[in-house]
Amino acid sequence: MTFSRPVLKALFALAVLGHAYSLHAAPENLQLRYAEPAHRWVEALPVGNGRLGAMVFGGTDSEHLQLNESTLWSGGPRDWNNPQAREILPQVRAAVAAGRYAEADALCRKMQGPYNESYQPLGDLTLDIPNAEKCSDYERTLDLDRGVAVVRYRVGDAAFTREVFSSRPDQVIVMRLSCSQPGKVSFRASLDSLLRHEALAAGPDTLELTGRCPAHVAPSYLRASDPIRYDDQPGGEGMTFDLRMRVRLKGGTVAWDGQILEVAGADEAVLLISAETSFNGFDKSPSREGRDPVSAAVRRLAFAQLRSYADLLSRHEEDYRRLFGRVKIDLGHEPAAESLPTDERIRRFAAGQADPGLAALLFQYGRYLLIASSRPGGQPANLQGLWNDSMRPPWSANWTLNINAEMNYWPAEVANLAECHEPLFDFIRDLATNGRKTAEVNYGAHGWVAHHNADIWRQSAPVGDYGGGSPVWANWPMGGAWLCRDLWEHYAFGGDSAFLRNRAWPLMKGAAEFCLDWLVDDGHGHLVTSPSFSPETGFIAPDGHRAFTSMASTMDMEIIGDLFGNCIEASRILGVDPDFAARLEAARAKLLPPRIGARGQLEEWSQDFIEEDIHHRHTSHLFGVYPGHEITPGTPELFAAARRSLELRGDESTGWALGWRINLWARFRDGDDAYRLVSNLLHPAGGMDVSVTGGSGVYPNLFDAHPPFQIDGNFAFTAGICEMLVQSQSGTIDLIPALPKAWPAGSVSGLRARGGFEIAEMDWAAGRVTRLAVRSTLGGHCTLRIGDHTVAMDTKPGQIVIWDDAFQSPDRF
Ligand code: FUC
Repeated sequence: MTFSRPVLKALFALAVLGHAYSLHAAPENLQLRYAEPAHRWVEALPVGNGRLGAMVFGGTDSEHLQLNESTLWSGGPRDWNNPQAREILPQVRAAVAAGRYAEADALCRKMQGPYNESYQPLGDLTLDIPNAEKCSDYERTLDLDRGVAVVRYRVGDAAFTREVFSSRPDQVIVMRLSCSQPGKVSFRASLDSLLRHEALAAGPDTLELTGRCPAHVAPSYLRASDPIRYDDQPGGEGMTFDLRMRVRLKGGTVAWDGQILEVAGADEAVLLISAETSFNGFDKSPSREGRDPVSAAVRRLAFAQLRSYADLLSRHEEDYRRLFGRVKIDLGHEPAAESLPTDERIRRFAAGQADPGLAALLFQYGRYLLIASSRPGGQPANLQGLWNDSMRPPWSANWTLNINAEMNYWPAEVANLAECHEPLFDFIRDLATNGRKTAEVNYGAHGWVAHHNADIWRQSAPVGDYGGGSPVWANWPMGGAWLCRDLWEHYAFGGDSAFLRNRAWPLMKGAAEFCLDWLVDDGHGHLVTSPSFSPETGFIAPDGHRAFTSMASTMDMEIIGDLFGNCIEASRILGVDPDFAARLEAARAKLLPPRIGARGQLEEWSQDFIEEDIHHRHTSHLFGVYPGHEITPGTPELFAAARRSLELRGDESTGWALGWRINLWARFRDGDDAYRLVSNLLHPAGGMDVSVTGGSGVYPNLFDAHPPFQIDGNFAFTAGICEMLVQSQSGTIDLIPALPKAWPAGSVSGLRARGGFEIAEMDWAAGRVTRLAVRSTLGGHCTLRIGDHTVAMDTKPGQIVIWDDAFQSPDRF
């Protein structure tokens, strides 16, 4: 129903400008907590400042910090474009048009370029701690409220405490070791690295490790005879880096012994860790045109050294809390569970015991991880965010664009971390620079293109080493078009028209230009893509053989329709390029529309092919439901067909795929289905072996398992919870659209909605909203919807509109 005028008046009576509102929610339990040190990497706790990361193991006889720096990659810029692709393209199109799909697959391989490079692990700090006696009262925590990892234990009467954080303002990792009794802090510290390096004590209180990356590291999935290659020629390729640690003591002594610093009898020790690389931009050789990492690392350390520990900590906490503190959530509490260690909570929840606080913790953990791995001016969160201990990490820990990199940023706007979205925008800008050349050289097309795999050098061409990659992922050319949706969403949520004009529009327009050139007429009046893929799954061709390459996959059409729609809107808002917008309008009207197949499902390809794997992890054809919004309750037949497709895909999959399914079920407005997927995701993960069929879940440290660890599942989970509580894709702010029975009462504050709105406060009980405050940052028209009720109003910038618990009782009015 729509509220009548008097009702609206009553609502406005409660509207207060700048009203001070309060939260009723119980305090959040924001700690990951463990009763034992980490034995495995996925038990260690991550800290990060967007650039410098550490996995903290928290041992009592030894401490281990596995360290990362986000720009440390193998290789350097090179030419990956393939002029032959331009000649092959018409042949592929002819094969597809004639239904010779296997031949089209084979031809696509000839359009490929070299494989990507790999994200490299920086090094390890080890402290050997003399500990003759037995420890007791051990506990380690990751405090999401402060962004600090803490280890505590007792040895006899002495209480030891260790705190670790990665400071963005001071660009160092800081660790303090202290004790309740004087003179008890002693350890031997050393640095090491898997990369070629030299380690030395660079003074009485400093360790230094300098090293170099390989010129090439082959992706983990390749069985190569020589997968890690260093270039020892003078001026050869390979990024250099400098890692250094300085120790500062209260009391006690420090001495050096070769590559080891020995601290004895201190009251307290503060360790400052600084690291820099020679990375100097995506288009510069890190060896021949690199920055000097040594002077940069020395400088950072010297500045940090001037500050007291208390100062470093408070500057870190202030910076971190400014972002993290924006969103609070309460999905209900189970006190018996919340006092348990996190790994036990995961097992208990998987065994069917209620623990709504665990889902809330995982939600906030996703926000924590984005803050820790993606900050303005830096690299976007890669497949593992920032944390990696291997020279050949799974899938190179790169940016894969047919779902994973975009998924990393699903929570950025709605979960109120728009600043953390920034690195992705810079990534898109650089990728577009390279992608313009690829579009021209490989396809003779205007605009810019990106394919499935990208690395720090912003590789824009298909990978596969000239034939080795399956086209179903290597040749997929929609990376640029999909990424542009992030630019648009940033505008849609925040309304920054300077951003839209200066940064987003040129990139969106370039991606659309490529798509215009890429589309071909199918001979029946429709525009289609060819070659085309539904990532990363095949179909059974009419000849009975499995194939991948065809025309106009549903996802292609949805991505292009979404991009064109956003461009048309942007052109209208900015008052620019009306002729171009008209071309897009005309083309959009001719895009092959989505179709319903014989099983009532949304077809995944332009024909009703049988899927090679109906349960495949990718739900690409449902892009139009989420993250897009072409298919909504306003298109009821397609909406029902898309739902059917999701049912057919089933509930078992990789971590990120379960995360996507949560978001999809939320868009289908089905809270209990979404919750079933929440539960599927939140169970103990199996091992660390790569699998695309089983073993997903979460590790003890709540990292999501593909398996192995892949961070996109964490981010999709956070986005999914948002989607269950607030949606705004259709111009209306839809409140608790997909609330499950498991969370009958709760509250949330700080989630954002498109149009510049923020849910300043929302409480619900018995599945109904009982209290609501919406802040309008931009002013403008606001339509709210709860269940069948809608209410519309005009707002002023800065206005907070509040409703009390009568919102849902028409009786009252
Ligand atoms: C895509 C997915 C895989 C994995 C990889 C990093 O290729 O299909 O499942 O997530 O990216």
